Amino acid sequence: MIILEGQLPLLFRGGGHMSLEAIIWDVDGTLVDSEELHRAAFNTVFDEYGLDCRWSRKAYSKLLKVTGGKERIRYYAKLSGMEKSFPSSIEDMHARKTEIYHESIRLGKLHLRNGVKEILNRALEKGIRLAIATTTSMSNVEALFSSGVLQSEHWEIIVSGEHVTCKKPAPDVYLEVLRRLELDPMDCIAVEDSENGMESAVTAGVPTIITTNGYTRYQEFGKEIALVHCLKHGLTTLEGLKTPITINHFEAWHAAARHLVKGRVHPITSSSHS
Ligand code: XBP
Ligand code: MG
Repeated sequence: MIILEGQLPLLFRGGGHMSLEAIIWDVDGTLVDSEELHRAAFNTVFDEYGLDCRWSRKAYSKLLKVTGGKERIRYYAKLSGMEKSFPSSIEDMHARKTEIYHESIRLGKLHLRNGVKEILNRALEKGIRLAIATTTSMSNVEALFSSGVLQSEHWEIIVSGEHVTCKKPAPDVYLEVLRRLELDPMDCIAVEDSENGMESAVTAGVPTIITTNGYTRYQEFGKEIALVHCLKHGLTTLEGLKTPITINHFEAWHAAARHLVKGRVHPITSSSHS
């Protein structure tokens, strides 16, 4: 769980429920390790448009700082000085990228990240509500439903990039999820994989768990953070935790987040993970 010091006044609202009412999940990089598929789809569309550019893993990890596919393409076109070679309608190009991405999901190339399925199922059994706050488009979330990666009936609220004015790191998606859930941010926990996602959730006042992946492993996440390295069974956290992450951890971290003392967060240690 992470809570940035600068955001604590926002977080410490009091009120609401004592128990964990909802978990708000990011999609790309969190529920599914999808960025390699996004990258491949961008590269395929560049080929189709006859553009002499290819995003390497290294380049893409930097480009991920720009959230949203259209925004990322525009940023790159400008940065590379290739603006004139790119089509006038980045929207059309991005729509084609989305089709390519859907096709790879249909081919079964995406799966839930390890540990996620168990947490989702246990949360539902306990009556904890599930929501999605994502930068990507609704159609990409729907592609995960139709391919069976996610089950649509599990998700009460879904807010995606096109539903809000400002994408992550702005708090808009989270604020919209909270509005629709009719919950206080402190009743929820967010799960994110990136600095941008974390900033979005924390600015909305939601205590946030970070689960990194190959692209976000080296991001900073701030100093005051207890970083959960990965939901994957048996992987360690920064505190050396070697147990699988379960819904019990989520509930314990949520309880700890409600007990902020003197503007600081209780450090998350192995003992809080029981
Ligand atoms: C994920 C993204 C997305 C995908 C591409 O951000 O930035 O833009 O990389 O998706 P987050 P689209 O996980 O923080 O929501 O091409 O559909 O925009
Ligand atoms: Mg993400």
